[in-house]
Amino acid sequence: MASASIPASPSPWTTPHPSPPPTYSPPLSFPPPEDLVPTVTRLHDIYSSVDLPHQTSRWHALVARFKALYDRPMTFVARSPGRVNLIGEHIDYSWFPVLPMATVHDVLVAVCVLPQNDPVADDRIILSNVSSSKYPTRVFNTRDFQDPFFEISTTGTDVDWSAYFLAGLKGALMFSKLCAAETSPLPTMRILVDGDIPPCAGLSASSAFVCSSLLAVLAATTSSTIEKSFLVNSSVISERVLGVNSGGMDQAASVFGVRDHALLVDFRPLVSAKPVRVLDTVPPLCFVLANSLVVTANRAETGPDTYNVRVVETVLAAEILARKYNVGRLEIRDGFGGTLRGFYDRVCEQEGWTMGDRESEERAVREVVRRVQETFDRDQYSLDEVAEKLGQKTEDMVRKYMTRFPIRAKYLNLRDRSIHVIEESFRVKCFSSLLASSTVHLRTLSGSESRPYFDALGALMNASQASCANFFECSCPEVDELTQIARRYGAAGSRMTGTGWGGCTVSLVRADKVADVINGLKKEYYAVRYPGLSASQLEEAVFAIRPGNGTALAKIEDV
Ligand code: NG1
Repeated sequence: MASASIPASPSPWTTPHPSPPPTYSPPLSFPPPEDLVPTVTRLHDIYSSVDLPHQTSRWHALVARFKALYDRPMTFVARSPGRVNLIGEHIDYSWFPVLPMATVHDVLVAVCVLPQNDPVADDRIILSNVSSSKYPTRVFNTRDFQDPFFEISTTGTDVDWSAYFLAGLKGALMFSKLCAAETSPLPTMRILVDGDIPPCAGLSASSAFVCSSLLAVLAATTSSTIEKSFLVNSSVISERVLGVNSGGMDQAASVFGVRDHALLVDFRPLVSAKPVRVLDTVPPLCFVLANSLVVTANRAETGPDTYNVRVVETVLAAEILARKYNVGRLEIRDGFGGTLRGFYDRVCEQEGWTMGDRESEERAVREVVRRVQETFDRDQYSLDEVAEKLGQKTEDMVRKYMTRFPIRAKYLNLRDRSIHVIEESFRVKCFSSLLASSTVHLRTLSGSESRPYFDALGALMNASQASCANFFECSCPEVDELTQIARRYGAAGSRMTGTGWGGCTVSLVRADKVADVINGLKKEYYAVRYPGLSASQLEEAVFAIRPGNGTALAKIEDV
């Protein structure tokens, strides 16, 4: 008999913060299997044949290390991948759809749950990490937890690696109340973590870690199956204890990932992801990732100057626009404020525009951008000026919008941020419909046919990069340089991916140009800026990447 599933609530985006305890009501019907986090038994269910040899030895090493460390076999592995965002940057927290893909790189949380009658059962959770040899400069001390309600330290850059596990653990404890009848108290657990997502590179290593930890604890404490949307929502909320005001893209990409597919992730009315096949073309379409090695530092430290400011700028812009154009109250995201998507949709409704085709979308984008420019006639406004436009006292505005996730900004740029968000959302629509286009789907593109297709996709990525650099100001000189080099060596398009201010670029490259682009980047970027890198460090900094499968619970029989 199928067991009950943990339902897809709560939504991190529509409930006030902190979220009220959700109440459990049994689902009326069982969700279709594709909506559930899968349990897999073969490595082939996770990785493609290209990655299998390497992954098989990695998993063998994990199994052996686990046994050596704990003198017990592992019970299961919770596995979550990182993500690369192809297009749609910094628009998830404005509720616009984005187009990421899951990576083959992942975080593995291997767990042994010890039964009460095991001689070493002691109600402790011991957490170790195998990655210490791979990242010798990082400290992964083994942690031993007796009490699960510990504090998570997020001060400055000093976030202990175990904080990500604890965030997932806390989330699991909070949300497993949803199925209280089936939840047991925390059992004795021995845990070994292995991650191969380059850290601090904007590939969502931290979201993958929180997500796999949450899944691991849920799997250890309940027999219920878990809905993907539940895992996404609860991971988003869990990561907030680390000071991250997340948009939700990373967790969605990690959980919903499908091999060989990008994901059109939407957040309204509920979080969902539509897989969009990355077409088989001749020559094949590839993505090259290049790490600028400029660290996208700890969010708790830099967020008040970067990410948090952008969240506040876009929310305030939406609220002011809604007020000025009298579109009614916007739906509140995350107990915080309205969104630019809310404003955009209201304008379309008011004008009676039925959307769906490119022309109508383009007209709507032009009109909304016109209203943005009419409302904000310059790029900088002081906090007093913004409050005046909002019709609030400055101190009220600061209390409402700038304290939960603190910001350090005297001036806000509401105009350029909004233009970026609105136009970027249109680029996502164009890019995903090009990928999904039924005419090209019917036949494999070959030779000269694929050229305009590559060029069209590449042009959208290049425009996205220009907008991130100029309007959203979330790129940096090193990232700009990487994109320029990649294009010079044959990439059809190249852009930053992830939060920015450092991190990685993703380039769209025909397969026959991949070696040129990678060699060009090595020669003109890494050899110049980082001449001391070893061959293996270089392999880790710049490589071709394919879309991988999403989060899974693995009970592998073939390792
Ligand atoms: P990364 O690169 O993982 O920090 C962040 C946000 C995303 C999204 C992107 C920008 C988190 C955990 N992730 O990504 O939701 O807003 O920036 O597109 O906050």
